[in-house]
Amino acid sequence: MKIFSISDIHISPKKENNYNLFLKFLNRCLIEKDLTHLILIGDIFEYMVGNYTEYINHYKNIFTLMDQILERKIEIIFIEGNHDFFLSELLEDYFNKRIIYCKNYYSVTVKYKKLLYVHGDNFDYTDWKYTIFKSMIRSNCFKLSVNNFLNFKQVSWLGNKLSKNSRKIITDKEYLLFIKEKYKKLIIEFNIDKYFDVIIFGHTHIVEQYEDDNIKIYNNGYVPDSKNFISYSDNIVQHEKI
Ligand SMILES: [Mn+2]
Repeated sequence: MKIFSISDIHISPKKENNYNLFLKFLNRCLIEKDLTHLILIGDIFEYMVGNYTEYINHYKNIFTLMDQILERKIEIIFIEGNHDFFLSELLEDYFNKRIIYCKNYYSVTVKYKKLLYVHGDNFDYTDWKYTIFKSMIRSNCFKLSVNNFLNFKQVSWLGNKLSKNSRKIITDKEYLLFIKEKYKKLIIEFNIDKYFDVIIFGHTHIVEQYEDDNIKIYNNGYVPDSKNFISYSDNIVQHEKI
């Protein structure tokens, strides 16, 4: 069993570089020997929310490549991020229910090792403002409005507003280190009963590679900068270059 995973590419029609990186990664998946799973861990897209077929037209090459990967009997798992959600109908219809869609996380056991794949924005329970914001934006009521009462243009406008707000560019090294340590602590605390052996997450845009006797914690960072994805096989987790 060999698993490739990736998060935080933030593809948008304006960012050709990010789009091309993802195409390159998908092509790699297509030719990788023995690949069994491809796991998308959220924020693959800068903004993709709601059941709009316009997204498929915007990203035709991506959808075609994903279809070819599925044809090769590789499982594709899509986990929602905070920039790409409410997509179950769109993806399940397009891929004819062959894709595994997860609202929160995906977990799999490989040779007695328990792996957890999760976007990661839920780890920080101390950020109560975000928790309240998220529960509003991800409610069924909001989903109903997105899919039924708003049109594609209105949803795109709203999405741009929201993603601009969450796109603070942070370069302060000390602050980045603080966030990195904070998430590592939160994840170790979350896994206090040692239920998982490997936790792979995204969201922070900070590369992580932590291993102790109980847990391996990995994050591929912001892909347009790190150019990383994460591979797992034979109990070895590693960053690989796209
Ligand atoms: Mn995120």
